[in-house]
Amino acid sequence: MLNRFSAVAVAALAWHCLAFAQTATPSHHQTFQNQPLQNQTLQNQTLQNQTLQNIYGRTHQNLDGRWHYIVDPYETGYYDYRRKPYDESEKGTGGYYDDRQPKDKGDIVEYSFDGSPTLAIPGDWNSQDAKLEFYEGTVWMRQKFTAAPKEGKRYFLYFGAVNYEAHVYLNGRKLGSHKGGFTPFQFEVTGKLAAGSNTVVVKADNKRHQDEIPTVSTDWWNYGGITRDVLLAEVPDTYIADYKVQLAKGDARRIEGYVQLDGSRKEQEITVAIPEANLSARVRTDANGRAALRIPVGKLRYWSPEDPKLYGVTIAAGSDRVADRIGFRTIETRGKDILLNGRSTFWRGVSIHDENPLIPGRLRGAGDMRMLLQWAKDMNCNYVRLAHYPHSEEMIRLADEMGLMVWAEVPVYWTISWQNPDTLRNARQQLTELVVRDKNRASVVVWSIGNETPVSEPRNAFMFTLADTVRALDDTRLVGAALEVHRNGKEVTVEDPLAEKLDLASFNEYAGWYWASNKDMLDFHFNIPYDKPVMITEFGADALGGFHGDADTRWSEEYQDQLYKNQFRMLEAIPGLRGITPWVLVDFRSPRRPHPYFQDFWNRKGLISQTGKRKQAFHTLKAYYDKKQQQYQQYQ
Ligand code: GCB
Repeated sequence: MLNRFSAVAVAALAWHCLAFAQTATPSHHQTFQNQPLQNQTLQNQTLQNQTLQNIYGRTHQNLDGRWHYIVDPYETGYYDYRRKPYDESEKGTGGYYDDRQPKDKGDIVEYSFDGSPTLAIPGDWNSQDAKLEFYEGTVWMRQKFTAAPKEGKRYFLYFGAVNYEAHVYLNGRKLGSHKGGFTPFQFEVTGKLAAGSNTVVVKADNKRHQDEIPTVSTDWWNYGGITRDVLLAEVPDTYIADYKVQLAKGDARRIEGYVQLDGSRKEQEITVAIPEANLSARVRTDANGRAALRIPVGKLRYWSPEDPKLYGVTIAAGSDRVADRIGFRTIETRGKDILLNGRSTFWRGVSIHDENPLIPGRLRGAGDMRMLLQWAKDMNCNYVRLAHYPHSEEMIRLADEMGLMVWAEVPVYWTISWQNPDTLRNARQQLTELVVRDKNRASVVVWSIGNETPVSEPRNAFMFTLADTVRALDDTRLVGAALEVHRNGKEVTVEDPLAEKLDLASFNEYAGWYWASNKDMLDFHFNIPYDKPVMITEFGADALGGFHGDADTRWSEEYQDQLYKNQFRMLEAIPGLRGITPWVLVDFRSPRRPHPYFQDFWNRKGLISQTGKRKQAFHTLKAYYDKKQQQYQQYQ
């Protein structure tokens, strides 16, 4: 697989040159000894940023809409001319976050939010301003809003996602910063909100760096900006900060979880109720505001793709009350089987990026998301791989509702700086933020800790730590990663110590595309040396929608279609095959894909084209899934 992308190296270079402020930055790169990170380092890492559980279920004000923006390739609004951040100076002022107006006609102010154009938020900037299509750097965004803070209430400013590094200011004061483009974060603003007009300014910077997560090299568009909702949440003085209400690991008869309060009255009687299941439990939180839940359950309708039943769950603590809709199901492996609610399943999946081909840029709302998930359902999927980073909370909630199991992933992709403890901390932090947010969603059945990471001692140590981290956070889901294959002659195998730490033998393989072709791929066979369910996390072929040729003509729909047929023959011979997520539901934009005719900066491995048309292989995959569904119904 090593030379897969060499043909596009030139384009990658062009991409660097087009980007404004990218290449010369020394970055935070340091040299580390050629050794895996030690356990000692890991134990001392503190992770932060607990966001409110179920933000959409809380009283909130939405701050989306049109935000004024200033493009700042040299970060003039952040650093003074000696390259010191204004927000670290004694006065803390001087940056664009001051949102200054000239005091009089003699005053100089070299920026103006009021005079600047606006972006629709949530929304990336690359798709909203032609000048910014390839931009990687800093953009400042400002929104004004009116607040009426009440005595005895607490307020949180919540961001669904900002790519990549965000610095946030409220009324000219810094609230803090966050790294990671796909997970939520919040700042408490109690006592900082003005009664009346308020100004929030966000500096977002999407420059890529070797030591970040993801690193410099990916195969997706690096959309910058505030790509998900911005909300101002209001809660009582003592409030339900977090909770987990899920079936215990492998036990369909018991709900296990916790409720976590924050505030001045941490010790309280709380109630957890699921009226439709006749369940109600009263527990007392301890001095830390925590109560463990262990609630025996009687008859329940278990969540499954065939019956995505969600129950109304309410949690009440003093004056706070939060309502959620939660599904209950178990997920386990036994030998090569995956058991959903105790029954063997086959995962009829497809991989999906967080991008709408019909509207440029990232997905913006429930309409976009429902469209993509419905396309997967039209193909008779019961499962989706939400690659290669956390998708939005709304997407996961829709999957809950529509009956699609989810593989959820963090952007630990390709050539991460395995020996840098800060990079590891960052990866663990993003993984934690994902699990914190989505742990109550029945649809999520796999936490994936990465994609195609090349085996080495330092990488193994890093990935083992992520596997341990995620299991410590949540033991009720399977842990996966998209591994790579190796070829010995005509045998295709997986030789990766990380496989031992995972619940699935899950891997990407590009038989027929990056190695072998339709003509000779059937000469190969798989030998997967693990007694675990085999999950093919990717295979695929590029086809330009509407381009036709024979099954040996690259880029044609016929080539892609034949490759899918050949894949099914190869894969069916693997004992323990329990699911596939071909790459990918729909064509998506990527700077790595410059061929002027066939690609035009799109990855064409979609089963659906850039214009929303189904390619031939869509129907072939659907036919395969119809067959698989029948086969597995026999077990039920
Ligand atoms: C892969 C990557 C995916 C790429 C895909 C491709 O192995 O995991 O992100 O987009 O191959 O099209 O090459």
